[in-house]
Amino acid sequence: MDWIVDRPDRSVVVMTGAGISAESGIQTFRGAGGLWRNYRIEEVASPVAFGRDPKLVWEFYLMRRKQALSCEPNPAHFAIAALEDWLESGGGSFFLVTQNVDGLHLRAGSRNMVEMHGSLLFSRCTACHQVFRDETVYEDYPPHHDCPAGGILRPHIVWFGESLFPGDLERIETELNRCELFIVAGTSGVVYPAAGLAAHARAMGKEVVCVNLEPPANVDLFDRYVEGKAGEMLPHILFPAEEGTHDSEG
Ligand code: BV8
Repeated sequence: MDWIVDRPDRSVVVMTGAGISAESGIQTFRGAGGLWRNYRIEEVASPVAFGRDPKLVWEFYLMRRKQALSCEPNPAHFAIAALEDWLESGGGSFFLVTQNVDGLHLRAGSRNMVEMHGSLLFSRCTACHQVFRDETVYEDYPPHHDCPAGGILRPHIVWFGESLFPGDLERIETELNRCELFIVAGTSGVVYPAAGLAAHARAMGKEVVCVNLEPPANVDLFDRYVEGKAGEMLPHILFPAEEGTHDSEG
């Protein structure tokens, strides 16, 4: 078997996109039936959109918060969490960067990771800037924060035109600089700075592998491209642990 990760002492960074959560029932963005088919990005995922129509933006994100809370991690999430355990116990290292905001990697047990575009399960006050876990599917929105300034809440999400959260890009680049192997799974490779990481890794001489349902925009960048559904493939090709140890919960 031509495993993606062949030894437990390797240093690996994995980056995921919406394709990893597709088999959990969470819509992707750009594929058939994707989210952006129903909403134009500019209308719901930018600070300008939020300033112009916070109610519409909250409607979009509350629908997704509700969807994320009702879905379960799939075998792809569990395989990635099991890879982390295998490497950590085998003398290797692991770091996960996800573009996803659904929280499923954390629920599957991933630990050393960053949600680079934020999380549907957190809100932020636009006045006092407090960030807190928030799983409320508000009936009345935009919701207000009970702080002295009484600011309205916003989703703790990185919108288009917004920079990543302070320190996140540096942390990602540090982990990428020190790894040997960079695996990119379930992303169309069109959103920056995430989409630029594969080129960055390649320029540093890292081995770069892509796992996707179809060739992403930047497929030529990769040393190896594995085509198929992540939830069906990753439990069997990611690393040589005994069958079944990483395609179910726990
Ligand atoms: C920024 C909000 C600095 C959360 C999102 C160059 C450099 C820097 C910036 C830019 C640049 N060029 C352009 C920009 C601006 C912009 C950008 O990249 N625009 C794109 C559209 C060209 N980037 C930014 O604004 C970023 N900010 O760089 O700050 C700055 C500041 C000011 C001005 C300029 C720069 C912020 C980017 C974050 C934006 N927020 N969403 C939310 O609502 O979710 S991005 C959005 O797209 C999602 O977060 C998502 O994660 C992300 C990427 O999408 P994918 O995950 O790849 O999903 P997609 O549906 O596209 O693809 C799924 C793939 O899975 C498909 O290939 C499919 O085939 C595959 N698949 C499906 N099923 C399966 C599967 N694979 C395996 N198994 C399956 N079962």
